Amino acid sequence: MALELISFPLCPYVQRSIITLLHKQVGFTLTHIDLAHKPEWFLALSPMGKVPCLKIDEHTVLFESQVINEYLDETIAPALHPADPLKRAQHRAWIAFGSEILNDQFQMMIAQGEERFAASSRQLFDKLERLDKIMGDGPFFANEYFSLVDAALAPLFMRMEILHALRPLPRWESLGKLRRWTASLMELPEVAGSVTADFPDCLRNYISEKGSLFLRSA
Ligand SMILES: N[C@@H](CCC(=O)N[C@@H](CS)C(=O)NCC(=O)O)C(=O)O
Repeated sequence: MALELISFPLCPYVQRSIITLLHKQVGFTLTHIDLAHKPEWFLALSPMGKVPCLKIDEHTVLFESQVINEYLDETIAPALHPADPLKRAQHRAWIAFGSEILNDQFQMMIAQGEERFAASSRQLFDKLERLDKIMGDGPFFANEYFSLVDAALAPLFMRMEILHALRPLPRWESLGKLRRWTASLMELPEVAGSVTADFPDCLRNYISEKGSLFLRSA
């Protein structure tokens, strides 16, 4: 049975696994569900009711994007985690940090009031600045090679560029190393091909439907 990834088209965590699957050139099917109306079969499969879920066979399912990516990495070449245990642990730590940043980004996108918007933007950019400081010469996180950190953070950076186009974000503009890293990632076919061509419009519509301050005060 081919691998099946259960998805919601706008989910950055699903996108992490799509990028990894595309990078490793593994055949898989993508099944989209509506998170507002989760199907019964999905609720039976997914212990936390969240995407991504990777169906390995009729009876076996993995959940949690990082766990899915590590499983793919351990079973399908090329390895995208460093061989050295300490370096691997550091990569895992920055991926966890990336998940925190994704949460801040989401909170900023959907914030309805000034206070929530200001707080989530501050948290988002404080963390991005921290990441910018530790970033090396690139083009990728581990410099010359593409790693699971890149797969985990590319969805965040893709959204930053879309958000910046919708509403100028001066603090993003100032993060030179992250923006160069972003440009390197966006050129990769596995990153560009991890979303549909209308993804920027879909994201904009999603934010607009939420009635969030991000677009109202742009
Ligand atoms: N920690 C999870 C986060 C996954 C997650 O939050 N997915 C969201 C969509 S982006 C979801 O399925 N939400 C459904 C819900 O909360 O009801 C991972 O890395 O896979």
